Amino acid sequence: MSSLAHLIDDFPILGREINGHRLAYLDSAATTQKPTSVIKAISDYYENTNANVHRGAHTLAHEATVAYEAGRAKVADFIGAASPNEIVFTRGTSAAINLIAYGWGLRRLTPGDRIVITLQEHHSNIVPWQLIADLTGAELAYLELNDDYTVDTSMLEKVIDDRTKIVGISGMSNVTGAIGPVADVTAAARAVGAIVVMDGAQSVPHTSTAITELDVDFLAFSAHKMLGPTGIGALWGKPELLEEMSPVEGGGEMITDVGLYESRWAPVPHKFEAGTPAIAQAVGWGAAVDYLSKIGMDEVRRHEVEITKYALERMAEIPDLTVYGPTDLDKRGGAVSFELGDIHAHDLATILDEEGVAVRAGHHCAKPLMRYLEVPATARASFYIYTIEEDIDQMVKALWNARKLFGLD
Ligand code: 7TS
Repeated sequence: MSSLAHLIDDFPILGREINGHRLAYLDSAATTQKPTSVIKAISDYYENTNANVHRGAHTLAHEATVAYEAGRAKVADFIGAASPNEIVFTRGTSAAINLIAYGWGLRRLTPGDRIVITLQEHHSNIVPWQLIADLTGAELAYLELNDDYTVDTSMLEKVIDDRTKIVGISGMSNVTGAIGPVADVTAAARAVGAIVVMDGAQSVPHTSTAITELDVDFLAFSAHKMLGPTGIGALWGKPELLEEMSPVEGGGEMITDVGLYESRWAPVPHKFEAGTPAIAQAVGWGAAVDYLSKIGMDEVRRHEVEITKYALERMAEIPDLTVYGPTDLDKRGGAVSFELGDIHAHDLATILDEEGVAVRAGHHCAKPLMRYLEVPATARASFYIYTIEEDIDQMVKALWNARKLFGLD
């Protein structure tokens, strides 16, 4: 039994029954469950502090502003940022990458420039670049994958050529679990003066992030994949890049002055946060960061390796089951995509749900990767700190039952 098993009691939803079975929640790559401390921080905020931020001189407005900015400081600390001002709150990873695309890319790319991304990217790190390529005349190029599903770095210098202005790479794939070669890609981007945009949606929640060591230019991540609420995420950026970047949304809160025909922007990060922000969510995210920091991200990673090892071993016992992802635990996190014979992934997920097992089925917002793998869809089990061997056992038992049901025996 894992040393983190005691945490389960902190997650009220894990006490639920689904279709008469204990819930085995194996969909944490989509969103994680929330501990009581996060739920309570949000309800405490609404019960005691709620007001709008950065305006009004009354006590609640002041307290709400302090609480919101404390959330920002905790998130900054969590990734080792030098200052809370390097954290722009967004709706999530997707919004953060769109902000870079439109705030930085749109103004700097010209016809013939290149944007390089990898075949393991989530649509969030593909589609914004397609939109910007279309608007600017830049072209999109891809780094492909090795046989073990990791990103192939042998072609780095060829693909990241001197026309390249932006390189996008995910820290961890939400489909294969493969850890992205961020250091190698960053070195190649540096050599041609390109900026590096890291999609940390899966890596920040699962591994320790030291932003100064990574040396990327931008990092995007979401609260809801690391025990926090939905509706908030962050864009971390190098201060000089955030400074030169244009706001994409105009409105309240993001200006110092508004004239009839032009305006002056508030300092970073506020110039990117038009309108009333997600205040309770920032408070909840701060509580999530506190919770994870207490465990320690090295321990979070250690647990993930252990539970993934167990899952891969147990799944290997099942005939006709194919896993799409690295077998080397050093090269992967806890998202395990698989197929069972010719059972459609959606049918498989439905059968597992009947036994209380929550897995995701589909293309996982990574269609280019699916085409590369030559599968229309996969089922995916994904883990977090509260995942225990019993969850895996329950899934494995349900998979054997699915084999019987579909006549695979
Ligand atoms: N990048 C990666 C690698 C992701 O896994 C996700 C979400 C995103 C970006 C987008 O994050 P968002 O918070 O803006 O939605 N991944 C998934 C998933 O695997 N299943 O549901 C959402």
